[in-house]
Amino acid sequence: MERTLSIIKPDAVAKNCIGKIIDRFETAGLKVVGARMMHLSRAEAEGFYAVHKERPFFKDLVDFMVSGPVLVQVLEGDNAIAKNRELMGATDPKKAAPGTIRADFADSIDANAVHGSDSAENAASEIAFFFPSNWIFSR
Ligand code: RTP
Ligand code: MG
Repeated sequence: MERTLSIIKPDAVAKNCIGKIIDRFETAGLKVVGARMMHLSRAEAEGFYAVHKERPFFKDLVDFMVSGPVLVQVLEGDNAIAKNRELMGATDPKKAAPGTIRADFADSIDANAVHGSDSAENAASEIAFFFPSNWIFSR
């Protein structure tokens, strides 16, 4: 059993697609074991994406992530990290495989609907960033 961090980003929340995206997770056998809706501060968004702070797209990424509320979740299941990445599809929705979340709900490489942890190490630190251990309800 593995856990990963998922964020339904401001574009998908604004488009009223929270339920449709969570349905993808649940249908694939991932369980939502933690969830919080937040409007990230700039400091929170910069801290969360600190690994990208030297990248040319960092400012656009932070601007986008603070542009509206998000739904932050902990997903749990077999192979949760890879399974979530597979469900999400490629970062650029134009390159995302048909039937993936980004192919179906994302508008651009910036407004790309979802975040998912990309490694076990990052999943652990990203979950700890948003969730004290007693905010996670393993089932
Ligand atoms: P995420 O972290 O949000 O799950 O996305 P990801 O792993 O698929 O992509 P990553 O390389 O971690 O990049 C984080 C976010 O930055 C934006 N980005 N823009 N303009 C660009 O070349 C570019 N590259 C990345 C995307 O919004 C991406 O989700
Ligand atoms: Mg990433």
